[in-house]
Amino acid sequence: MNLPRFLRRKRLSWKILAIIALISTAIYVYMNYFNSKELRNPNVYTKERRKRFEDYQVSESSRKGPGENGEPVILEREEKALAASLFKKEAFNIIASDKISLQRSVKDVRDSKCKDIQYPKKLPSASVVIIFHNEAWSPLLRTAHSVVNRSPPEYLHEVILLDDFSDRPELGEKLNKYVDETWPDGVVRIVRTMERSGLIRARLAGAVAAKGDVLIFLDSHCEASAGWLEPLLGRINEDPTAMLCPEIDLIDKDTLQYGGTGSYSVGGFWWSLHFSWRPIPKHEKERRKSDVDPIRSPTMAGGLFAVDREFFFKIGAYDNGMEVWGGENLEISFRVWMCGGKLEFIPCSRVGHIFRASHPYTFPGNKDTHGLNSMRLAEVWMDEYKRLFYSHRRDLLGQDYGDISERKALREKLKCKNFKWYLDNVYPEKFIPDENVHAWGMVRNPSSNLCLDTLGKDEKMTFDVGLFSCQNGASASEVFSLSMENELRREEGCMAYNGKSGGHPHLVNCNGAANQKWKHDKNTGTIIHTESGLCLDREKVESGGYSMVITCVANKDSQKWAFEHYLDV
Ligand code: UD2
Ligand code: MN
Repeated sequence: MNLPRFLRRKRLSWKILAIIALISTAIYVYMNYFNSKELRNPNVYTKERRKRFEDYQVSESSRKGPGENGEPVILEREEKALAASLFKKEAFNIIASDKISLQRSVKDVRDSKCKDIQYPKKLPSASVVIIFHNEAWSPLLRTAHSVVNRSPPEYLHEVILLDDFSDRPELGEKLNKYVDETWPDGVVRIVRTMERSGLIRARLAGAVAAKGDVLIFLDSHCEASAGWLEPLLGRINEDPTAMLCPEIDLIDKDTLQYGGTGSYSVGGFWWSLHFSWRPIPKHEKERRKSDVDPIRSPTMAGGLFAVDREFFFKIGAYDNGMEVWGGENLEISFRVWMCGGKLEFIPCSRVGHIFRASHPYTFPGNKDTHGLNSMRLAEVWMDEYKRLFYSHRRDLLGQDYGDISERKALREKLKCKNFKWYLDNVYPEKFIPDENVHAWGMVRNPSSNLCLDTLGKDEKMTFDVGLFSCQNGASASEVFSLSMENELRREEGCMAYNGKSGGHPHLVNCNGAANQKWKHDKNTGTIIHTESGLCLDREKVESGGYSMVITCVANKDSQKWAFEHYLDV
């Protein structure tokens, strides 16, 4: 073609420009669509959803009505009486809950530093699974609304309301209709089990139905608060083997007040395999650089957590032989640590939960599901340490906990570490009553055959330490240890003494204080309270009474004690 020179050059530069544009588009597409894991599962959402989300954020601070901003609802007269009469059925104040908007605002209780954290724009998408069996209408839907209202649509793949075979009439057709009308784009959907599955199999059904990259499980009486989602997704994006719990805020069962937890805690357990909250241990405080860094935790409470969906299934999801309620939280906690993952609490993600007074649902067959589920987990995961569980639950010995061969095979296949590794590395502060102590077991006064005994009191309370006829190992309430720190202790409670001769020693939380130290002489049998120099005595006490601390008298029978087992001489 015979074009003037300047035009020909322009053509060329267009071509170059077009080629550059093409190459950069290809690189962009490659980086974003093929090379980044979040687009394993691109999230689709409508413009309407984005607008609704933005509108809610704008309107949240000006909402008016009962319970808004997470304020308490105080009932009067008839309503108060009605709430009290329904408390037995619901185990929380349903009348107060019904008065509060399903979309109420809650205050932002996060540490102010949380707002400065930048998360990548592209994050994996979440499926939020809310399991329920006969949950009351208002807490259930408030949970769903709080999730949709406070989760940026680009990260929220779906909310699954997983109905575990409820039979409350309003949870049938009426719920279908409400969900269809409220979320016409289908972001919230209902999945129903065909029989009562219990919360463990219900969560499994939810996990199977979910399509998002990350599974987030919630109980059906929660409220997700501002910015709850991004910190969870951000951390899983960094490390898909991290299983994460939001900080659980308390929603008061009587007033529905949304309260901050104040100080952060981590999860522990009792050897009876009940869950406990504990302060963050010193080694973990030292490891973390900031107050808003993830907090490693030995265990989780169970109900609220986020996990990469693939990782969840890879490490064995849940034990589907567990029934109704209990035990699965410790099982998944031990397993995630022992099989190559980690468990963390995320301070910047805050979700409220109504801690109810009891279970507002039946336990089919009246089974002790916590006990049986715990047996399964002890048998599969705890190796020789299961002895400490059974010492609290002798009643379970010989009971049928079903087939655990698949779970044992899983542990083999994943080449998980053993329970001793878990105790040493994940929970080094856990007290083991019969290891690394001077002595343990019954603390017996031979002349009376009376033993130190909690008399069935709960170690979480402070109480005077009693004496009871020795049960020869049949009762966990007679197990005491003489620790390397010279405490006379149980799992968390230490025997302390204040005051003059003649009072009762009491059990309080161990804190290393001087009034919690005792010295035992195996030869003379004395147990001397070091701070006061007084002796432990059973003088004139009958079985069922309280032990005494009085002036020491040499060779006095009522001041002689023998531990059941001595580990060092
Ligand atoms: C805690 C956990 C809970 C669970 C349990 C141990 C928190 C805040 N909660 O007890 O999630 O891990 O410890 O097992 O950590 N449900 C069913 N089917 C049933 C029974 C219950 O779907 O057969 C639902 C129920 O409606 C609720 C959830 O499971 O949404 C948990 O039950 P819960 O609230 O009674 O348990 P909670 O909070 O006392
Ligand atoms: Mn709950």
